[in-house]
Amino acid sequence: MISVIDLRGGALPEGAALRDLLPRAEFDVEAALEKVRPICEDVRHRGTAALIDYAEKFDGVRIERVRVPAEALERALKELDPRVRAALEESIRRARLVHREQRRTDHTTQVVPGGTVTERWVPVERVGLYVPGGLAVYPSSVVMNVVPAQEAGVDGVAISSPPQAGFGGLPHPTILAACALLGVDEVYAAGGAQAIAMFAYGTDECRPVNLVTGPGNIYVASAKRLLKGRIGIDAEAGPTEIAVLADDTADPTHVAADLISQAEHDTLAAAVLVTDSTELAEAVERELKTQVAATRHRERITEALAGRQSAIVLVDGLDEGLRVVDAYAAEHLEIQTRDAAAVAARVRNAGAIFVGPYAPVSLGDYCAGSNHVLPTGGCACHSSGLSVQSFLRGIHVVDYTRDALAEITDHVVTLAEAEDLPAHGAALKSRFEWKVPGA
Ligand code: HSO
Ligand code: ZN
Repeated sequence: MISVIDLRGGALPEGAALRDLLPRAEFDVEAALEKVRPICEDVRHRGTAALIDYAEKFDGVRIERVRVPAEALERALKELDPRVRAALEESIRRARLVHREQRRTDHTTQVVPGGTVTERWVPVERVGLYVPGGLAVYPSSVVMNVVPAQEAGVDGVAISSPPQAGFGGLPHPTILAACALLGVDEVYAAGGAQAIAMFAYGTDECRPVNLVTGPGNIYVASAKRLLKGRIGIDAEAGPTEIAVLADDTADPTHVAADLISQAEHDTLAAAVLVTDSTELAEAVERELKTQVAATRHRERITEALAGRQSAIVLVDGLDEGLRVVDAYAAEHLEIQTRDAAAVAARVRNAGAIFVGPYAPVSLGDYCAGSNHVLPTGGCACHSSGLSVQSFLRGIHVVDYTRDALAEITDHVVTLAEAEDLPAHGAALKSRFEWKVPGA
């Protein structure tokens, strides 16, 4: 069912050519723009009325208002299964431990006596966090979005998640309970592109936000692309991916289980095994067959594993394996080799790295303390996952005394002249009784 790509016996190509040999799903955000543009325009002009219409059209439920009432949040928390509550609380506690330490402190550099530049880290004022609610509902994604925003010091945190027909047009109760647990009381029942437009343009119920984060389907990604600039975005998240770099010491049962775990998300989810061991590859294939048959969501898992985005990639050795995983730049990368920590240290491109047999991706999805909103589609070669940093801006604060400015004026005037922008130089000269230097 899973295809095999044999890259053994010859030099691997470089860069993009190597990437082209590796599997990846088609995720054409551009193509969805045509559908998304009129939806966003409609929300811009008709606000809540448009959101209510789209809830009926796309989510199959007539709602009266988009803002979730406070009582619904309280009720969801009261009715939450105590075991789920305890697990969410532990997930939140661990995520806070990690994210709290990401907070950068302001730093002042003394450039010259009397001249300083301070980098001041300031939280974004208001953010909109999107939590999907399609094939699966992800209260864990509420945690992964809200915790870094709160630890960054963001004041205004709003959450949107699709209205569910089975729950009276409210977002899923576990999502509402997770919001309540985290102390977020501004929650909206809106999904897809229309939710992103609500955040960007605002409505009578929802003030516009400065930044939108969180994963979603192709329409969410497309709306983020369309509205980027008006709002900041974290990433255009695509289907989830797991790559496993394994040698003959890896346990095929674990490798197969981990590949299946991410294939469970979506028929477009990607599961990629990179190995120099044919024995392991064959054993994993056998394991996949037996394990998939026993899973609840075997249909979509089978489709995800059989899709062109998933494969077992055979390589000559560990060095080649590392080149392949770097070219692939997986959202999640597991290292199941000898000296896994040393191998992990050599990886350059991955959203998150999971080291050795006891750090499966599912741990990171829920309770490692790390964030699970990570760059997909190869974006891990230039971007990071969600963190406190995603919700901060570094502002340079420039403070020079008269003497410090006088001392550098000559250079500034020269550079301004070189760019044919003499008024730039004049702005400095006007502060002094300027003499042509050396005259
Ligand atoms: N693996 C997903 C996150 C998730 N898994 C949520 C389970 N629930 C993307 O990192
Ligand atoms: Zn997952």
